[in-house]
Amino acid sequence: MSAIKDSKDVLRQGAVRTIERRAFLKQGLSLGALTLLTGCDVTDQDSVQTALNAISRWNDRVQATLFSNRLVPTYPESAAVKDFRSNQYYGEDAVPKIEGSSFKLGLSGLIDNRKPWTLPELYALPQTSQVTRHVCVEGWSMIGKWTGVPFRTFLERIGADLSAKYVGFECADGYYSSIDMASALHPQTLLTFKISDETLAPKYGYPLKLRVPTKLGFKNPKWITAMYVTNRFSGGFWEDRGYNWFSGI
Ligand SMILES: Nc1nc2c(c(=O)[nH]1)N[C@H]1C(S)=C(S)[C@@H](COP(=O)(O)O)O[C@H]1N2
Ligand SMILES: [Mo]
Repeated sequence: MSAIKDSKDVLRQGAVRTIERRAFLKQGLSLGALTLLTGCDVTDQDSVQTALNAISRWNDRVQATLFSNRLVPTYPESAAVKDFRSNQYYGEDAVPKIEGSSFKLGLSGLIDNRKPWTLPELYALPQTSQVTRHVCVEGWSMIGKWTGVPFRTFLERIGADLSAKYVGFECADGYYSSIDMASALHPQTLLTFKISDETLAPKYGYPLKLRVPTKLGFKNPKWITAMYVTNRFSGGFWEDRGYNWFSGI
């Protein structure tokens, strides 16, 4: 375990969650106060991390109470950007090219019917459209129009345990994320097939993108290949690198 010499060292070390760390520094909490508050020795990197992770889980629960039932604003169709920005953790030239005809969405965990779903089967589900704002943590936002099946409808159809805590996603590019069940059941959460009335282009996540307009962009997985329902907390690609897990907007 490495010693922490000063607050700068605290900042430099490891994957302590940025948001909470900043909040502490902004509010002028000294390391001594942090020790008092968390009851852990701040020269012990692991116990600092454990304490801050616990605070982040508490933050997730507060956000769940604040955001879960709220509807985000919707906009007229004319406000939807046609040439939407594409974003992923690597260059656009490397996005997955998924073969639709052989595609199957894998299901696992607390689901009654874990039969994989083909695209024609998914497309046959009732669909709806939404015009909402996508907000990326990197500092840009855009209004877009997405079309797909309300995620709640799909969860009900597969016999998911709706009292479970989390729904997790795995993507063709190695990306992964998970959301709380209340957000999964939120009426504006859609499993989408289209953007701007057109089948998702590869750069937008063909064939499936989960649209969660109540959360930041990184909680909207593209190129979903598998999903699972669970009571065990599982993070996400950016979440495990320090972004707050709930990330409500
Ligand atoms: N599989 C996968 N999904 C992902 C990402 C990614 O890198 N891989 N990036 C996320 C981020 S940070 C954003 S802002 C949105 C961008 O979605 P868009 O390309 O449709 O605008 O996708 C999210 N979903
Ligand atoms: Mo993002």
